[in-house]
Amino acid sequence: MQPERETVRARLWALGFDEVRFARVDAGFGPSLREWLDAGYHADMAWMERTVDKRSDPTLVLPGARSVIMLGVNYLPPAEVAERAGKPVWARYALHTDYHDTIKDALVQAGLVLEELGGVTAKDYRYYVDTGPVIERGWAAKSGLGFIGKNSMLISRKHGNWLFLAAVLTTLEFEPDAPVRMHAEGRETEPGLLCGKCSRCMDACPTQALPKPGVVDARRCISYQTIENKGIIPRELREGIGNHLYGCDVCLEVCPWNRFAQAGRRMLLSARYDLAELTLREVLELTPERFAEVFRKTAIKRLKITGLLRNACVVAGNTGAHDCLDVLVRLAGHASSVVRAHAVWAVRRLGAGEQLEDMRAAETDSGVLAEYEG
Ligand code: B12
Ligand code: SF4
Ligand code: SF4
Repeated sequence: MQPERETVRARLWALGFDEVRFARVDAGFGPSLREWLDAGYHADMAWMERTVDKRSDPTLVLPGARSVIMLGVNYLPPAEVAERAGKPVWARYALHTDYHDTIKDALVQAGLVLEELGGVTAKDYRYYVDTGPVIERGWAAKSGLGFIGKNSMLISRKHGNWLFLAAVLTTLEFEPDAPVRMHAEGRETEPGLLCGKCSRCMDACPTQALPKPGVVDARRCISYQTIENKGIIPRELREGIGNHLYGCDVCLEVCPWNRFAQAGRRMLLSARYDLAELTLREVLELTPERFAEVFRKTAIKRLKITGLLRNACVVAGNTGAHDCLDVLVRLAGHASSVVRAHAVWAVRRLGAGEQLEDMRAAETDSGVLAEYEG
């Protein structure tokens, strides 16, 4: 049985999603994804390369897929949470319990709605939030949830840049929603068409990670370097990272399309705004036990303590955190070579390299001394 589109929309909205839009599964985004991969812009995210066929064609993910239901969740925290002078900066999305889990719980319910109203079974739909082989922004643009900006974000006229996306592929056929009206028909996934002459995001990116409108070079992107990269952060990018401890929102926050956005009000996400209160010293002093306790159920726990300490060392070096010098010197002897390398960099950047002299002999054999030099 074919459920009525507006009934499904209302039922999914009632689960807590801020946006519920429908698109027909047709041509994918193969060529632009291929171009991106061929340019090496995916850095070491080899899983992007491995899943290119599925990402380009949703019927390889769900045989017989006819429609995709695109869901949006507004995660914008209240303004005072973003304005935290003197504290390290977290990407806004991270200031919640892990959205993969909270949104997934709602997606399970969404599947049950399709079963109830559409008479289908679990083999007739698949849902994903972030981690599935689906080009979520492309389908969101097709569904009219928003348009793609020069920063490559899916931008909603109502929520600006601040939406998580989730996708439900289904064999059910729904009448598609209209895409946002563009200057020309059929160009709804082309980046930057509604940006006009604006290029604020490209100009503001601290590490010049936007080489062309709508294209991110992950190798240069702070979000990639502080979240996905688990090893050494290239030295030439560290200064540009500034005080970004985890992720980066710069190309989102400068966008004028945020002017109508309001803090998320629905209850799908649980706020962890307390994280924004942590001082740099508190982060640098984290023990494995304290890390597990503070970041329980957040997306940050996947970075592990070594990744967070590494980032904190970079922030300390960039922000002249002389009051943290004693902790940095201690971290220069940390068990992880990644933490050691960035701690030494930070100590040197603070002009206190002589405090490391005692450690040099011990480090000679570690294989990371080369990283310290220069
Ligand atoms: C890999 C990845 C990253 C990588 C690469 C980012 C990128 N721009 O590709 C890194 C780690 C850098 C990253 C960073 C961030 N990410 Co991310 N990421 C993803 C992931 C898993 C895949 C994206 C992907 O396929 N990239 C490859 C490029 C080619 O695809 P794309 O930009 O999405 O797709 C476009 C092109 O194909 C383009 N296109 C179509 N036709 C044409 C034609 C031409 C000529 C060109 C040039 C392009 C083009 O349109 C497609 C749709 O946008 C998605 C989840 C998912 N499954 O989709 C989340 C996702 C895109 N990320 C998300 C978020 C929130 C972020 C961050 C804001 C996190 C942060 N604060 O630190 C930053 C933002 C950086 C940025 N400006 O994009 C959200 C975005 C939500 C939204 N409203 O857009 C997503 C959708 C996750 C989610 N479920 O909510 N991310
Ligand atoms: S997330 Fe930050 S580093 Fe990445 S493209 Fe946007 S502004 Fe540049
Ligand atoms: S900042 Fe300007 S160019 Fe960038 S996405 Fe927003 S409107 Fe487009």
